[in-house]
Amino acid sequence: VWRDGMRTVDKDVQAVTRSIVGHVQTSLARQAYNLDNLGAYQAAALSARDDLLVNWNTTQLTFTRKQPKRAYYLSLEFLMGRTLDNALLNLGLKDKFTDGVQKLGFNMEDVIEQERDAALGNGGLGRLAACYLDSSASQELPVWGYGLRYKYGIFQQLISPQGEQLEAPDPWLDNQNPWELPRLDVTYDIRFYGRADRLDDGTGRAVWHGGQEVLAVAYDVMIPGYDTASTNNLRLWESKPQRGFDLNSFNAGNYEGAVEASNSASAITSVLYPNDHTTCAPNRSIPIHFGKELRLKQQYFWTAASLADIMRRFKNAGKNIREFPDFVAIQLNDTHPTLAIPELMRILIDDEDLTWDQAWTIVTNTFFYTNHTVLPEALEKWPVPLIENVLPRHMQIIYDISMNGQVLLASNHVSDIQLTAFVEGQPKQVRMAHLACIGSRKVNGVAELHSELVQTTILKDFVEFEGVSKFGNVTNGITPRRWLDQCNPELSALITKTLKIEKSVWLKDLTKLEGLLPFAEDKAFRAQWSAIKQRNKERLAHHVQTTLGLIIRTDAMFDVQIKRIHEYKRQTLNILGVIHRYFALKKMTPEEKKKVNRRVVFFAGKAAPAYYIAKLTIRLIVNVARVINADPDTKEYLQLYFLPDYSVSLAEVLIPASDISQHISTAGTEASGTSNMKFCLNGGLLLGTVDGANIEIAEEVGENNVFFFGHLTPAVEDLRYQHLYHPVPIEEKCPPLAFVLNQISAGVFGGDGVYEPLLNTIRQSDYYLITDDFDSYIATLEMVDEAYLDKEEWIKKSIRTTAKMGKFSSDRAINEYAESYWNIEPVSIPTGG
Ligand code: 26Y
Repeated sequence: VWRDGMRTVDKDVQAVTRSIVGHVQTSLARQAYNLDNLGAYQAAALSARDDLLVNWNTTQLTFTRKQPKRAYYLSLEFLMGRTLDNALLNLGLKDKFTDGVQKLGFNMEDVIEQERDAALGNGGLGRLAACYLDSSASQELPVWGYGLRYKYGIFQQLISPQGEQLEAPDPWLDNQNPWELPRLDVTYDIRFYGRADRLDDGTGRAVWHGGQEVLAVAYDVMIPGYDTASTNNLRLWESKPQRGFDLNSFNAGNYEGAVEASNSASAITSVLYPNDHTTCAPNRSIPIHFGKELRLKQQYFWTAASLADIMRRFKNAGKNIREFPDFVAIQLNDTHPTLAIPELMRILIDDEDLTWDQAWTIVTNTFFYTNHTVLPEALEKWPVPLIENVLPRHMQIIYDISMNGQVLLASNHVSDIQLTAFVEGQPKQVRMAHLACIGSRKVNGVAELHSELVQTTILKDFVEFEGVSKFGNVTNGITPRRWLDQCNPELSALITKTLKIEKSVWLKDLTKLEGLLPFAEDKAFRAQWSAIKQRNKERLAHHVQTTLGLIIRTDAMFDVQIKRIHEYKRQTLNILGVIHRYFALKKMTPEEKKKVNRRVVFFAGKAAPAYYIAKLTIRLIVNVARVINADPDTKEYLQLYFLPDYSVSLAEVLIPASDISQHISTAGTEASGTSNMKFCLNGGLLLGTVDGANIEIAEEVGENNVFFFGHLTPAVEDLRYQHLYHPVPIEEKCPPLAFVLNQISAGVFGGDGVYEPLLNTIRQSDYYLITDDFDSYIATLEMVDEAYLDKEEWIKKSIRTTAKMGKFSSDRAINEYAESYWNIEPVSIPTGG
């Protein structure tokens, strides 16, 4: 059914209200006349879910009938955010629901605010998975996601009176989750520990037995495509004790042991690990293996359940096992699901009776591996004794893969047979990136520069061994549905009106935004463009006032850095720049101050709970904010806020309000970045280093529309070497920076010496090159000020930026995966209604 240019569910407002009221009475067992916002949200969600279910069923039925090749996206993280608004927009029902809830006496925005974020991810990698699901469904591609149903998502961040980050659990499932369908009939038994006995029949097969068995239960989350009935599935696994208790312990009369075992079974999917970029706790005296076994169990539990499910579906289609790669492609989102490689080998050899070579051919045509980082501390390594204990059969297979690689090398007369010795070190560890690489059909990075670095650094040996054609690049993307239409409805409406094409057309072909270019010259259009930015600033200010009670001025430039707190992302550089600006303001006469560009600087982001330096950075920001915001000399010109508990929903308010955003990682460290794309799509300009996808954004929007600074990637290694062997005191190298550091040390921002360890990272090895980039950073900030003072020119830049962001739609990215890697095709889904 076509309506307003959208293939919507055919439903009028009356039908919507009827359905909502029906759910109030029958599903919630409440009365419509004394309903609160939460009740209204729940009823509206259940009503939208009814529509999704129809489409979901049609889609899955079509797949089962047509048996297309399917792709599976294995990710330990899916950072979905809220669902109601997105589902209504994708279904084309937003307006009708807005009317409908209004007729019932509710305001749609308040209703939407009731939903808790599904925050099953840390940051970029998890949000990318969510954007890719949206794009797959929107383009009718048969793609399912597989992940874990964590009982607790990423922790809630609180800020103590001293400015310290505190972590509280995120019990997101407490108010019931209308978006998931429990599939209590879809379950698998997952084994841990026990013994693996090789059969001596010359087949290489083994029997794995004993140990602990845990039950995996499926929960399905519906993923609606935009402007299509196509509705994909995200299947999340929950762990449960197999029969409520461990039978072996029970038989032995060990009641306590049995109860303990059931505790450990549900522990597997209890909590999302809050680390990104550090596989173990840095700078900690407690043992680094603490908690590691549970993470390994998470990874195996999830990959084994997903593979068993994929295998069952494949077999139900009645195909021969040799055809597996013709019907199944599996994308590994980083190394976290790498155990899927030995697990599929195990299934094919031990259960399906294939030979090693037959199995290896299938495996290496099924898997695809995406790398998301080249930082050494983020590369996963698992100790051999740990794998041997938890997964004895998989350790045998990993050894065999390693040995086979070496035999192959020797036969190819490659002299350095260390290349594939990815089981190495003392104690021995398995380097998962190497295993993922050798077991996959293709390996890709997430932006041009990053993909280049993958091939020249961490996987260099493999490029020599296996040939460069195995390696590629797929630059990340973002879904324009959530990151423009949903989060910035006014801008979306202005774009539709201006392009004179239906919204559903440009939202599915984002390059159409280029049609905005000529309007940069149109004064009236510029006025509308900047009025929308202004209202988005007011919306943010309102949000901050109602949630934190702070009054923010909106007649200033909004300067935003929001992302995980990490040394490589250099929030430190930003806060040091703010302090520098503060002292510069303090020195100015009232006359001089009048010419100053007013700035409001926003930070938000979580630090890994054990990442001491990152937590100190938060503390410094919060305490600098306290001093600056209270100083009558400066507060009119400079305000600083650290907004607690960064989330997808907070990003949706912050991003549309930004004039400029900062993406200032040390060159060569940020694989891609995706929030850079979100800001630019919403007409915010970019201040950044020549790193990750910043480079490609500049290529698209033009270098004159971005603000670049800092050393380039090839210089980084040399500079680090200089720091170590020819150190120059900061007083000499960068006097303005030395002044700032000394003020902090002197206690101007309080703390009584607590910041010393943070400052020492800069004074000592300065691994992330703060001292080298400070001067050009400050100079570039001044260029930004100057550019902003020319209002009309700034708005032109803003329009041109949005206009040239088409490349960064996740539709483009997911199509590259579908065509060049997975070899899957769209399946059109008949529209119900
Ligand atoms: C192994 C474990 C500690 C771990 C867990 C999560 C390691 C890394 C991560 C998450 C990494 C991540 O989010 N990487 C980001 O991926 C984005 C999507 O590709 C990139 O845009 C971004 O540059 C990269 O930092």
